[in-house]
Amino acid sequence: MPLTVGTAGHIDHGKTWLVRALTGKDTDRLPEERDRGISIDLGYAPLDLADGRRLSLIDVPGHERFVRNMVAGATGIDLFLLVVDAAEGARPQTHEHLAILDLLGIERGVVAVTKADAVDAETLELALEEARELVPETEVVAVSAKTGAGLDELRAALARAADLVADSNYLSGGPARLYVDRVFSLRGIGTVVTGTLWSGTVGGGDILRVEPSGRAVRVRSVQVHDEAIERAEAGQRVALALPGVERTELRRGDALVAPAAARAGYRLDVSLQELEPIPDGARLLVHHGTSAVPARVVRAGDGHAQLRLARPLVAARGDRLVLRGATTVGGGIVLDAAPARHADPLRFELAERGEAIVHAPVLVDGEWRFSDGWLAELRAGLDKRLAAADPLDPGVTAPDEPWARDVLQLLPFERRGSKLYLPGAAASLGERSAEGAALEAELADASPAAVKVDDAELARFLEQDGKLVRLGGGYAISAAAYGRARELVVHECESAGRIALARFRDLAGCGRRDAQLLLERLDADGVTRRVGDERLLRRRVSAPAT
Ligand SMILES: Nc1nc2c(ncn2[C@@H]2O[C@H](COP(=O)(O)OP(=O)(O)OP(=O)(O)O)[C@@H](O)[C@H]2O)c(=O)[nH]1
Ligand SMILES: [Mg+2]
Repeated sequence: MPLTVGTAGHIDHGKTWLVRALTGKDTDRLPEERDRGISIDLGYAPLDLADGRRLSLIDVPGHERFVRNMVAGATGIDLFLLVVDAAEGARPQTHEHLAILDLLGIERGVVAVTKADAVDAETLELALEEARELVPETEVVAVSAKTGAGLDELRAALARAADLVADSNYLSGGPARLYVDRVFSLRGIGTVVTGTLWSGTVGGGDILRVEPSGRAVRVRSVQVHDEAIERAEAGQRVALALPGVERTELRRGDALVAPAAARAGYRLDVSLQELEPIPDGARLLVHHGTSAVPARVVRAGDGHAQLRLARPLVAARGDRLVLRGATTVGGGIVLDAAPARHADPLRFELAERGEAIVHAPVLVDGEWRFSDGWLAELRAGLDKRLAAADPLDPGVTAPDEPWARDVLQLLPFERRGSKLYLPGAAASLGERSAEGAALEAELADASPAAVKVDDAELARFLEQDGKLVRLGGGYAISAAAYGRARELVVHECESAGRIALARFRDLAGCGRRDAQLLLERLDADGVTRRVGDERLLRRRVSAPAT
């Protein structure tokens, strides 16, 4: 599971220098950032850990005017790196960033008390102590970007924090959903967007829809950490090449979603987390994904609200968001991303308990609605059955519920007729082809005698493959020997009218048991029928056998 670390901390406290010391990359690349010596926009760098793991690092600005960019960066991270200046200690944006991380549910991380080179031992100890109190249950490391002191300890602490992150933050099963954080053009490639994939997977050739504009785009290629990959998975930071799209047609805050995903909506029902009281009718900025949208808060009973958005957003139940006025005043967890306009408190209570929430598909305005969890369950169930499917025909019957057509195209299975297969799956003996070849050789050797086959599944496969014919009692005979036996029987019956067991045994040159089993199989195949001790041809095959 690839993890993303986001910095946090007050302006000038040393985030960007620390990122540069850790990764070798200066993320302050805008001319204005260089001139003013502050970060304005998000910066990105890969961070290699001692154990070979690679984390994605996002550097955020500390200036209070750019908290909006900080939140856009922080919505896609798994771990925080809170940076505190050893001389200054915690300052306003140290606290605000911490509150934002908390509202976004980002619990794990490391605190770096930096610029340790610039203070005496006693000041450093006080700063470390303050940091431990500020962020309990989190490792605090003293570092200096200037001298490099403490950097190895910091990397080790980040590795330990990464170990603690549950990898269930993102849902691989849902429809693809990515929030754009950068758009740029590369010569020879065209427009490229980057962002964190919140759910689903994305691969070259996929068609996605830009929300809220509704424009369809085709993904030419996918990169993770500057390396081309076939499919990116939920939780990864990805770069998508989008040929034929103008740079200006996309911007930070846009969402790229699977074609069948719900459209962006103007309302969100949320469960509120208030840092300070949020009155009914309050006008705030809703930070969700990489966008910030003005909204009016319509309170609906205790702890709930409907957010009426000035611009539509793509969201899903369970998403976290941050509410800001002049500063961060609270946040919310999405209960319903496509609610009715009526903010009925009872509906919120039901939604909170999950009762009124759509789980299995329901048709709303011509579109199937269902929960990500439901889709994940469906996929897991099909995956499990496919894993157990007969290698001879490694498919499973596709669900044929009314939603099947729309829903199944969200899943990476191949449909052939009424069945689903893993892409490219073909009937095979797989690792057992050597066993199959050995059995065929054994049957050819034994011909015209039958052979007892212990592996019924192998026998069934080879029979369907036309290599052998199964007889009773676990015996099998080569397909060629069965064909000859059949010809003998048909020929004899046509000339003599009937055939007895002893006569057949003599003609076929096999033992009595095999002769008996062969005749029974011919009966079962409708070639002959038994009358007393003899066989007669069934009328419908009395014409020359084919
Ligand atoms: N002595 C010393 N100075 C440092 C160290 N790290 C950063 N500084 C100083 O602090 C200034 C600000 O550092 P940055 O890394 O740009 O701070 P920032 O947290 O990224 O600032 P914003 O992104 O604007 O919030 C630098 O220009 C350096 O002068 C350090 O380890 N030791
Ligand atoms: Mg900076």
